Amino acid sequence: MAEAPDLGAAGPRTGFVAIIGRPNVGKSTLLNALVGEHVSITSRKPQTTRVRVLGVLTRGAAPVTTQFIFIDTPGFQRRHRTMLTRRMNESINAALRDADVVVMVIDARGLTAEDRVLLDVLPADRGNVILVLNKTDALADRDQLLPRIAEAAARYPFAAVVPVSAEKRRQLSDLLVEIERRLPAGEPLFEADQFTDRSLRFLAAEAVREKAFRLLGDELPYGIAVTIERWSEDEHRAEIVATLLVDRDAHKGIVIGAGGAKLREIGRLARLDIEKLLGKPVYLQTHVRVRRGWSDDARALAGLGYE
Ligand SMILES: Nc1nc2c(ncn2[C@@H]2O[C@H](COP(=O)(O)OP(=O)(O)OP(=O)(O)O)[C@@H](O)[C@H]2O)c(=O)[nH]1
Ligand SMILES: [Mg+2]
Repeated sequence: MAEAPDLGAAGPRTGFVAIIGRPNVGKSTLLNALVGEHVSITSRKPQTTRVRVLGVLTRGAAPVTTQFIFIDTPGFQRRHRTMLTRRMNESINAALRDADVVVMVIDARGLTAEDRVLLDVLPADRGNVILVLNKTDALADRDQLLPRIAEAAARYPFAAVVPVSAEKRRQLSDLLVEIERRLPAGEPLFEADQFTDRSLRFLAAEAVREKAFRLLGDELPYGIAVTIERWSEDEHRAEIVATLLVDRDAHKGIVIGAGGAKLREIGRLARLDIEKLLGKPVYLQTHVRVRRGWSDDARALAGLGYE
């Protein structure tokens, strides 16, 4: 394993930390746990994250602060091939280019073929790649970790290996220590209280998409995108109109549900999250509209922020 650089004298450190891995290993859950805010949406279905999202954690008091700028990426995958999934894989490459440290996440219960492909395409001279074995809470026996670490380490020269549970927030401080010692010296790029680069509008649209992902059946969510049509707010309340775009006529009714029940529940849960985000009551209206083929349409993708 490579030695961590000794950065010596105390001073501010700031760096980009890319979180990569196959779909569903818990990258977004890990980012949210590290930052302490619900920055990136999560679900038990693969391919939840579509664009890179920054989550910022600033620790220490000025002038000796450390700013971790985490880049959550879509899960690297080769199965579904649309323009959207190509853009998703491209955004992983961009994150790798920008990152000072890379956190590669696998499931502690074992490596899959997709993990192995990703390990094989990661440049071996990349340096500063930390292996995280997530979901240790789901392991029957911690001894199972050792053969998995051995297999991954035989495939890639990791700088460090840290088993964690993002969900139960276990061993996250060990991970932060390993990351921090590899961050370059530098002044913070974000204000200490800023936790993402994304707008409130984007976070609100994602809150709606998260609930749709969680409440709808297995195939449906991949054809769904969310746009914010209207946003008005004063100091006491906000009024937001969100539209769920589906790519097939048949899906519209499923999203709405019997008597509108499904859409109402998506809206109710999303509203609770958005109220937390804005710190005031929110009146959220939701609509469903059919837009065929949006996931293969460059203009539609750009308009939805998937660039
Ligand atoms: N048991 C357990 N489950 C976890 C843990 N971390 C994440 N999960 C679950 O794993 C599922 C996927 O989590 P996400 O954070 O959405 O995974 P992701 O890697 O961001 O997935 P994509 O965005 O689709 O690539 C969710 O159901 C999480 O609740 C963990 O530490 N333990
Ligand atoms: Mg994700």
